[in-house]
Amino acid sequence: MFEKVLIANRGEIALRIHRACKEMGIATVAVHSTADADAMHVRLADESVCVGPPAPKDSYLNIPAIISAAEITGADAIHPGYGFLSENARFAEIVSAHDITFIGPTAEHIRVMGDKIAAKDAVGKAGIPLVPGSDGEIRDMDEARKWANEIGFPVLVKAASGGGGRGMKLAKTAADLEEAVSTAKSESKAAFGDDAVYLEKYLTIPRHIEIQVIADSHGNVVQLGERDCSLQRRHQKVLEEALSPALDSEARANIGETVRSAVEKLGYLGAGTVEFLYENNEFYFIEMNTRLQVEHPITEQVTDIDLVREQIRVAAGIELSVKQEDVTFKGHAIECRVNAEDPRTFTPSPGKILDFHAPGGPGVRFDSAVYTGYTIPPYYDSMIGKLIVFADNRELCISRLKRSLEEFAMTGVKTTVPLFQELVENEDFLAGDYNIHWLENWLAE
Ligand code: MV4
Repeated sequence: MFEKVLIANRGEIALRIHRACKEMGIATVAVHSTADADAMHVRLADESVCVGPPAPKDSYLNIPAIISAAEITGADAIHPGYGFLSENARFAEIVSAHDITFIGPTAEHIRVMGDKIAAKDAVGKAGIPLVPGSDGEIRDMDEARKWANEIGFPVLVKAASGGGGRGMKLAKTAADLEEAVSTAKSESKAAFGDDAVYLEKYLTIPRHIEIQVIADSHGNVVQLGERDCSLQRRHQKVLEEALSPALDSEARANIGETVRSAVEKLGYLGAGTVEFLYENNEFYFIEMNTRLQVEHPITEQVTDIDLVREQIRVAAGIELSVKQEDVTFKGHAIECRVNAEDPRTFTPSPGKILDFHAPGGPGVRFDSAVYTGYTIPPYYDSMIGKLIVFADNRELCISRLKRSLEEFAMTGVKTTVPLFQELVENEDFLAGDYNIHWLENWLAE
């Protein structure tokens, strides 16, 4: 096992990784920007290294500074968390080249899944159902028209280097196609330096359902069920549930085994998430994330598996502590992403936290790195905590969520808690009757 892990991240996820390390007897190294000298992950880590000024490109994305920090402190592994360098294949390679273990998949798997065309090709061959679409890149307008007519309108033009909603253009009819392809190409070239695009049938009112997997280096792959992440705003998840209120146990077992077996065929290592759109009882693959995700705790709560601990174990060459036949799902879990933002306009609200009380009690987990007197810096994303609640069933979970939201107290900065207090009273939410467009429509009302 590793003796010392460097955590190449900040905020609540840096703390989450620190906690797993300490419980495993592993020493931790925090890295931080000058803006984060007083951050909780820095205070709690055994050692810390300042890696640069506030701008992410100069600190949390500064590969030479992070590698130097690992070498100076003698860390034998690096956990990248989510965001920042977590899905940077070149970073994974550089870490390995310095004889440090990257706690994550191989650089090759990160690279394949980062190219959305290559990802579809790979997972499709492994047996995962795809959104109907072009067979790879669209090279010219003739090809675009040919595929669009075959698939049928509306179609979405997506950037091969995109993902997470970046670089998508909708063509409702044949009249929109040329403009959709050319703008998708030029925007993709500008954003990613790559103008490769592909076409997909546009699914009009799907849910977003994703399946958590983890694989070790001994050929074991387990799937840990799904999360329903349909409640999003501008491609940012707002509230997630495990399991999905939309699936019965038969549908769950079927897609779960399809994904497990595909991930085994791909020879994948580490934690990953296979994302689907779900419409009319059918699953359609969109992307695979090769990292730990923000919403991983709801899966931890319904499976009783510590995903970060398992990530560290498999990176160290140890077998997963659980076999597929031992995985069972218990109860229901919901995560609310608490952001320091105006709850109506979503304008970021950085600043000093004057008073703070975190919710607690049975079935409540608040993953956060903030404290009374902490100043939320303006340079990073506005998520300041994740309220995770779990109970024997969805109804009890929502009751518990309501009382947890009442317990939450923070002054000095605005938070999105009032938004959740309204959401948990909504009939459609209570019925689990929502899709990827529901939240934005509700907010517009
Ligand atoms: C789609 C789609 C409809 N049809 N693909 C947006 C983010 C990226 N991960 C994929 N996205 C979508 N792909 C097809 N063929 C609709 C979306 C989409 C979406 C997906 C998940 C959650 C929220 C969303 C909001 C708008 C559009």
